[in-house]
Amino acid sequence: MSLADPQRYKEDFRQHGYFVLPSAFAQECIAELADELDRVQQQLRAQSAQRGKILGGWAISRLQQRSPLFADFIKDPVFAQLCQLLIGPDADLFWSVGAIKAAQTGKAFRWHQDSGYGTTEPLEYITCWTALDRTTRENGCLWVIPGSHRAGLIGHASEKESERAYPGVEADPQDRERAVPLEMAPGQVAVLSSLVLHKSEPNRPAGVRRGLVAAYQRAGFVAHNERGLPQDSCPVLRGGVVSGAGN
Ligand SMILES: O=C(O)CCC(=O)C(=O)O
Repeated sequence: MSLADPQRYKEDFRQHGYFVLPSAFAQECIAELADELDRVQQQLRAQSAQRGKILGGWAISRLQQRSPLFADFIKDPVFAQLCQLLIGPDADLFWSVGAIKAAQTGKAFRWHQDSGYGTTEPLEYITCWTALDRTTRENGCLWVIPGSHRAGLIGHASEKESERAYPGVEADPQDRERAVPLEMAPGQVAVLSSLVLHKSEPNRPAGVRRGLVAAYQRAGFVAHNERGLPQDSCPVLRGGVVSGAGN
């Protein structure tokens, strides 16, 4: 797929700090990715049960190291085009996560900026959230505060897991009444600035809500963060050309 109107997306990103692509992946491709995420989750659950722990499994990190399918996914032409448009001809994967919200869990993902997990140089990067299931207000779709990226980095408190929310960081937006839900069909991709405030609510209905999240940064970036570690990163674009498979 090629981006229909790249300059409009670039302008939306600049103004609002996010945009949503209409449909970036074919349904067969999404079904294959969803099956693969389930397989990896089951594998991790089994390993974790052997060690006497039960894995919640809501965030499976380093996707590209867990399966050749995910290694290809994070370098898909859609992401290469988004990197070229919003970062430039030299870009790296910063971190990736399979975001699984199990059915009928009461947990939310608090308001945060992805840069709130730790700063980078350059500060702003992009996070691409690909829907594997239809996302709705009921099952915990993303919510964003348009334009909130323009305030720059705001303070975050470190939060432990609670009855209400997953562990992580929390910001306190002044303008939360402006928040909009990003309800998406499987295959749609939300592209977020690492500075735009976003959250997700609990998944109430009887069906899992899965997404694949891949964050990209300018090649040679420096990270001071708890989220992406150096080993999570890999080259994606060099001189506008996709880096070889397995890099
Ligand atoms: O998948 C979700 O519900 C939230 C994910 C998110 O906000 C993130 O990865 O930064």
